[in-house]
Amino acid sequence: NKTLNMLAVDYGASSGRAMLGHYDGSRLQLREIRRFENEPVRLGSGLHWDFPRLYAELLHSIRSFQRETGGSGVSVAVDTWGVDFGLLDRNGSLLGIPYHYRDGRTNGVPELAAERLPLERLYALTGIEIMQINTVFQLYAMLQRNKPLVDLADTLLFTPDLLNYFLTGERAAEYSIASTSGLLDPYVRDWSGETMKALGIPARLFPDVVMPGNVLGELAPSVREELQTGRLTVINAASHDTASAIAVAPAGSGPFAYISTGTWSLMGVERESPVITPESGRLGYTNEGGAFGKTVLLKNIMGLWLLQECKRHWSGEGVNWSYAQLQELAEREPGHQSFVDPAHPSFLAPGDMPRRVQDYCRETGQAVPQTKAAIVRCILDSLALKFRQTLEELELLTRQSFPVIHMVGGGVQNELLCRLTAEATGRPVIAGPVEATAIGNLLVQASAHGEISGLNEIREIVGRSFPPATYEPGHTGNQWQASYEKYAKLTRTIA
Ligand code: ADP
Ligand code: LRH
Repeated sequence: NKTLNMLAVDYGASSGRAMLGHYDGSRLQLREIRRFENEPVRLGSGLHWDFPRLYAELLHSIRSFQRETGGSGVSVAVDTWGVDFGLLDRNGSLLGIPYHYRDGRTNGVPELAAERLPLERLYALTGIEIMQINTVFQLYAMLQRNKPLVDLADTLLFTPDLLNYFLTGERAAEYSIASTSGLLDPYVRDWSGETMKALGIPARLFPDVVMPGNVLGELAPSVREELQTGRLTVINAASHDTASAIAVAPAGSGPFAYISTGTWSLMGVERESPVITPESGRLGYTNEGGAFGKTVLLKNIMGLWLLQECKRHWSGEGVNWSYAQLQELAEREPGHQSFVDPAHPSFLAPGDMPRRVQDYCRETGQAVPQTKAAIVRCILDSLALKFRQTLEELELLTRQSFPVIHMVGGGVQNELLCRLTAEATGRPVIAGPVEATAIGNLLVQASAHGEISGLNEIREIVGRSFPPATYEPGHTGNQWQASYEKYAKLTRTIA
């Protein structure tokens, strides 16, 4: 076995990090060499990502990586959140500043698109939950309001593919990120011509689909010159952060459900093939591309975003509490008081989240949480209940039982959430690693180098390198059952 030094640059919706991974043939060691905030910017045109800054962070990360490894690094791969993209013109210039999926220009757009392609048909073609943030609806909104820009465009590249393009000059659509678009046929794993035709989305925009583990190319000479560095191979990992994270849930041999929890909580199960039925569509289940040919069946849950936005709002008022402090305060609250449906559309856009939580409780006739601690507890209890509901739906859809839940991602640091999840679902929660996404990114790179045989070996390596914590469900079942009945009535998606 060769030893490998690799770089993962993982862009989450709230922060990004560059991780140096050292694989010695048995274990992976991880070292954070850079971390940066990812703050959207509101311009006259709407809510955008600060794309040039995000690209600059990638260059800084590569420079640090080369320095730290004395030039012995073998490859870099990027992963990001889903659905967003940039458009390039014929000369490869970026047309406009990429939008943030929380921008309001897609409000009401699914209903508008349905006039040309019924949403049930769109779901049957792509297997992707109908959410207004999906690329397909962002593009449809652009065609209504800003068609000249689309007319000028030669190529659409999703965020990780766009970053890779500026590194290498190569244009490709990596499968896992492309699958979040709502424009991919999940059976043939290629673009859905029927979807594009029905919605008037030009097929010429879409580059060839490549699979996770593809060797995309080398740093372009101009980039090497700018960085004053030698060669470095650029690999397409599973470049959707969720797909990378799920690949490393350090599962044992039996069936399991996963929750990848950062800004969003993605809860689902791994499968060989999609589940696309009227029922899965009605319940809002998505089938995305995973690493090593897997399909990940999941629900996009507007998870810790609610807490993130509360924290941001309170810090705007001068109260700068850390996540650890917020968790401690919520821990001392009684719990089971009032609940929100995290999927409610009023929680999607940035804004005064504490007030929105209170409004939701008031409008649904529940006790209104009055303190910051009570608001945080309400959010965490609600998330745990949402996880229970999702687990029941997954078991219904797949006719399988999932006796354990693997939880990975930044949210695992919220021990209260892990514990509440175990209690609410009645299943043990196996928690960790926190940096699952970067680890998945690195181990897909190692497999591209021929050093790892597949998912089973990845999971063995993760189990050895990053031992998880276990949360047992305990004996609070009756109280959770009562809360669940209340919650299920509020959300009305399951009988
Ligand atoms: P993303 O990749 O979407 O940007 P992360 O995986 O970095 O998200 O996870 C961010 C989330 O992790 C935050 O919303 C927060 O709730 C949680 N978190 C981060 N640090 C801590 C901490 N020290 N204690 C508890 N929760 C934390
Ligand atoms: C999580 C995530 C999720 C969705 C959302 C837009 O970071 O990638 O899977 O695609 O962002």
